[in-house]
Amino acid sequence: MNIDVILSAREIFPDKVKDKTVVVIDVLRATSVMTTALANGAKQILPVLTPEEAFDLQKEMGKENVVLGGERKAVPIPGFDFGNSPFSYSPEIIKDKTLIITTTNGTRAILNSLGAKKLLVGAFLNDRAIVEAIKNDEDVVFVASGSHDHFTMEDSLCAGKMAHDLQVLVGAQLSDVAIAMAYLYEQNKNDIHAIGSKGKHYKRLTGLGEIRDLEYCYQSDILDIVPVYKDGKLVCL
Ligand code: 3SL
Repeated sequence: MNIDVILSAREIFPDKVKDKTVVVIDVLRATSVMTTALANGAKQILPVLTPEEAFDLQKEMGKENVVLGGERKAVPIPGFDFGNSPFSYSPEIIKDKTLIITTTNGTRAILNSLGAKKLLVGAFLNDRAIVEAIKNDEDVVFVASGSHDHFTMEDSLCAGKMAHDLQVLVGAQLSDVAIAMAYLYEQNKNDIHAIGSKGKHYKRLTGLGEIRDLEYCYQSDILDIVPVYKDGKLVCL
């Protein structure tokens, strides 16, 4: 297995993902939300680029059994049902429903990766399930979505953790950037939340009072769910 890491949504060039297994990571908070929604029984998730696309799709599908979620500038979008907190997608709200979601970075990173052979969504919450699901694949790329086209601590730490775990598990060969991210993780593995909390996006969410989301999203391996993108939808593998 060969592993590479892409460090922001802007750096997802078609040749970097073509015919590879791609895992898109946006720990804070898009891919944590998606993984949670599927774990809580969502039927499917439709990631879209803009709020307008989300409203159009909702019109097409009808309002019944459809939930609109997402954020801009980390706050809920006017007219949407929910924002981008994983706690909004409890079983009572999301079971058997379709979630249409648009976020600033995470949904863009997914839609920029459509040339992948296999496209998965990961976070700390399901890191072990992802590693198990891809351990026999040949070429793996972790997309650390970042924030506003910049590197973020949380996504890079999560990519580094999975790269590290695959190196230990199956002797994966890491690219230079994957070695750097695995090293970042390894040096901080006893308290990844502490190093992650120095990040800009973490501080922004702290300023907005989203402490419960931050605590939740930094938990490793609590959901045995592998979201896979197929025919425009994320479903459980
Ligand atoms: O950018 C994104 O995709 C979001 O996850 C950002 S936020 O954490 O909801 O602000």
